[in-house]
Amino acid sequence: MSFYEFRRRILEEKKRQQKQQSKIGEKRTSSFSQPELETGRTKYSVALLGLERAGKTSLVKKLLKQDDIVTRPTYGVNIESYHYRDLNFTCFDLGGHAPFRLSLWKKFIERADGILYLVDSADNSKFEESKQTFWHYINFAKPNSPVLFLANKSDLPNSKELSEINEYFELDKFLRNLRPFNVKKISAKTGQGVYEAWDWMVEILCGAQQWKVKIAAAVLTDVSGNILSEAMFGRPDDQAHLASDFRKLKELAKLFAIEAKDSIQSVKLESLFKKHVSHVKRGAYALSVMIDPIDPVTRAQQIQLRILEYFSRNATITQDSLEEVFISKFPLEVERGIR
Ligand SMILES: Nc1nc2c(ncn2[C@@H]2O[C@H](COP(=O)(O)OP(=O)(O)OP(=O)(O)O)[C@@H](O)[C@H]2O)c(=O)[nH]1
Ligand SMILES: [Mg+2]
Repeated sequence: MSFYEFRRRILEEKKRQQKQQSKIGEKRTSSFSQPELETGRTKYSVALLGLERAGKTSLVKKLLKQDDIVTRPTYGVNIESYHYRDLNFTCFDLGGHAPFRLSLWKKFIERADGILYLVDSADNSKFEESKQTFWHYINFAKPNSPVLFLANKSDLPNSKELSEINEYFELDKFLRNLRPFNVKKISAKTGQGVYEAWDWMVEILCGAQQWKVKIAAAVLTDVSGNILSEAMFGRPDDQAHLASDFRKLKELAKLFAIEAKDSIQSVKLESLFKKHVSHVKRGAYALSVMIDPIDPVTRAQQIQLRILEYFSRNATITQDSLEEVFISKFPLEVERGIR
């Protein structure tokens, strides 16, 4: 069964249970917030931004598999529908020339559920203008909407590396910004990285919005059970109450890491008084998180796997690494109020 099918079935089951509960006048008594489900939503809009010739229209054409068409500068806006998996996306492919930025962009950015910002990574003469444009217009995006920054034209030999783009555009500022953010290298011409990037947007729009999990605390260990990083995300007034659960979480995390030492990947779920603990081990690290029992464990595990993959690529791990990565990559899915 695919992930999407599985999710649809769970949502249907939840809907059915909710209907039944309201019929018999029952009220849920859990003291924890329920995941905010936008059941059945299948339509989303995304705005494609970037200076003229960044490759916005080429990207849309690539997604629509119409990439044999030679693009012309977009005059105003092209509105395209893109059907992907069982979802419909309206793409606002905006003209990047200055008059269109001034007259049109704000209106479409405010309406979009997600933002894709493209930069021609092979033309650094436009970097400064692009940077100013990006930081100016991003302020109009809906709160919490995902932003995907795309370094396009990566097929060209003089295209800049992601690290240089990150530094030039000061994208690390997003680490503390409460919205999902990612930066990826793509080529709208060859298609390299395009679907991986698009999948991230889809996962954030659909996964996070339809099926959120609220992570209260997390512990990262190595395979010998040494704690490398830890984070508690609960609201300040809940944190005292969470402290004993947190101590227990750390013990369970260590035990799990040792237990799963010899497996490449291992997953386990256990109960912890009013919370659940989801453990995932992959490669050299294990990550244990505390969630509400009513929250979707599969979503938590998916997040855990992505974070473990991230750590296996970025070797330096500090005490604060977990907090930083959760806040930058999954801000909607941690309990509010950072330690
Ligand atoms: N080599 C290479 N060329 C690209 C890539 N993406 C776009 N181009 C080329 O860049 C030029 C501009 O592409 P468009 O997609 O029209 O750019 P745009 O961002 O829509 O431009 P405006 O509509 O004027 O804002 C075209 O000649 C494309 O073929 C890419 O990934 N690699
Ligand atoms: Mg265009």
